[in-house]
Amino acid sequence: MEDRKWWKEAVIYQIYPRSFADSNGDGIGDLNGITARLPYLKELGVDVIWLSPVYKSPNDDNGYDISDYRDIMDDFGTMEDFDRMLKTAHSLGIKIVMDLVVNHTSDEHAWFACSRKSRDSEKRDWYIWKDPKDGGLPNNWGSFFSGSVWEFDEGTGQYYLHMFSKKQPDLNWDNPSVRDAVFDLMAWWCEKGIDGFRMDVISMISKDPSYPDGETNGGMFGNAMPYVCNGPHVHEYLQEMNRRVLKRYDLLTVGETAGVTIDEAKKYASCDGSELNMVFQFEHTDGTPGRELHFGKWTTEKPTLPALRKILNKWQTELEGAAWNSLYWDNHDQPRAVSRFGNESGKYRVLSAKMLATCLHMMKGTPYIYQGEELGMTNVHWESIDELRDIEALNAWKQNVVEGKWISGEYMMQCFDNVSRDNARTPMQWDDSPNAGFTTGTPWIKVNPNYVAINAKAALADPDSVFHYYRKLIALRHANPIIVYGRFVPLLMEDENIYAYERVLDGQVLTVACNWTDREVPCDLFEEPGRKLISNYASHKPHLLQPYEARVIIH
Ligand code: ISL
Ligand code: CA
Repeated sequence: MEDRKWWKEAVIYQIYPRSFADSNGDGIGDLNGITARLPYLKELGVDVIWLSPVYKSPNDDNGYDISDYRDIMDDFGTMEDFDRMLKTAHSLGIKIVMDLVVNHTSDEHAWFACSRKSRDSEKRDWYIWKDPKDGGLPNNWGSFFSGSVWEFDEGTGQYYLHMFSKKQPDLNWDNPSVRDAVFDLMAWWCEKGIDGFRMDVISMISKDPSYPDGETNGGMFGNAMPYVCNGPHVHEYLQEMNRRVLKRYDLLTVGETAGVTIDEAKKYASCDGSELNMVFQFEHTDGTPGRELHFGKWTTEKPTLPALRKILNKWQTELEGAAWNSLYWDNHDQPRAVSRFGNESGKYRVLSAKMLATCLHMMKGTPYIYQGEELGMTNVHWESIDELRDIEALNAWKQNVVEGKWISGEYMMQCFDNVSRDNARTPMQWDDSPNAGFTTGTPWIKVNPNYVAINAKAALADPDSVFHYYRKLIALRHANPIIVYGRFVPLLMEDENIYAYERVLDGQVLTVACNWTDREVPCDLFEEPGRKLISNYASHKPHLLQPYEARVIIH
């Protein structure tokens, strides 16, 4: 068997603090809210919490714009609240992984204030400043949040680079002082006792120094991805980070790596431990085929099983023995899994949520659960643009509907229903009291009206709930090394309806089959005798899988 590691055997639960639990009635989730709900996570059985950013922030992008890495966001509480949360989590055997957002800072960070002061400021070179080209933008790159990546600074007559909002200037990692400062703040958190880092867009910290124009494909702005992702020095900088900080502690590290390929992942997440433990790849979420025909990420289409399976099987088989996978359907940037890949309608919501969970948790890699996924929470139907909160959606609306007028407001709203990040950010549904028990005040973003039926209280009371199914999947992983370490072998690669595979370890075989449709479909994988590990159906029919049936046997 390969090297055993605790982070390979763990299940991670992502908390988006703003939307998890509000302890003081201001309508915003906070650290004390999380502390109060830790027993719920203990019951679920997760090993680790990944906390989306809780640092001081003006909240242009809900905490992904940090103005002080050593302080807590006012909305979320104080450093004392943080310390208490960490201590309580540790006393329950739950680890805490911090979100490390260091491709950029907030424009309100003291580093940027100093940098922008003058061309010869001591921190000028901490960010990426360029002279105007032919009196205009330095190049044609488009930002992830609409518009150009360049913002002109009147005071000093230069542009600074921001891959995301203009309040998120990109740091210049080529400057050794920047790396020193980042490694210092990481060590500061490690000394506090945190258990790891999820590294935001860490594949983007080394840019192509020639800053060439990107392909426009008929759009207004050029595609910067080839010039900012997996850049010339990214592995050098991560190896330096590893030597100087990571390897001094026992951490879980996961890189969010936009634009990552298999070959790049083998470097970022190499089994030799020289960089990170694992990466998040995006092909099955942001890159599902069909998308490029649409407008950026905005689409009303759903991914198909064959396309999705091809991508995930590739990651499963090609990283074998070389690097470690992370497994996810959902996070705070994605629509809800059951709405996107399953069936959110009444009859099949629970069955399909369990099927998706089985399909993912039996794969090889470390699984991530996003808050509410364990309840089968669904997307929201947005009634009007005023209900949306995410800067990505609001900027896209402004650029495409209000100013550009090339997309109708009606179509854009359908896209928001389908893929907007706010679908993941509606409040956690705790019970059927007003505002789903999330807050006694006015929530910062609308609560999904289906909370009356879909909530944690109801799920805990129902032994057949999605929650208890996740609890069982987590417990199975902890008890069966084959689920963690078994080799992945794809099955039925041409089947239109079924996602099936085996896991193989020391003469044992685990067979997994999931019906992704609402019909009975033929399946002969279970005719050999075996012991049932888990299924979302109590009884089975020969030679077929029932609608959204998932079955796992070991033999
Ligand atoms: O969300 C996306 C598409 O809908 C991605 O392009 C996303 O912006 C990208 O994966 C980077 O995400 C991370 O960095 C952003 C932040 O807004 C996201 O929430 C974070 O996960 C900037 O810090
Ligand atoms: Ca609060």
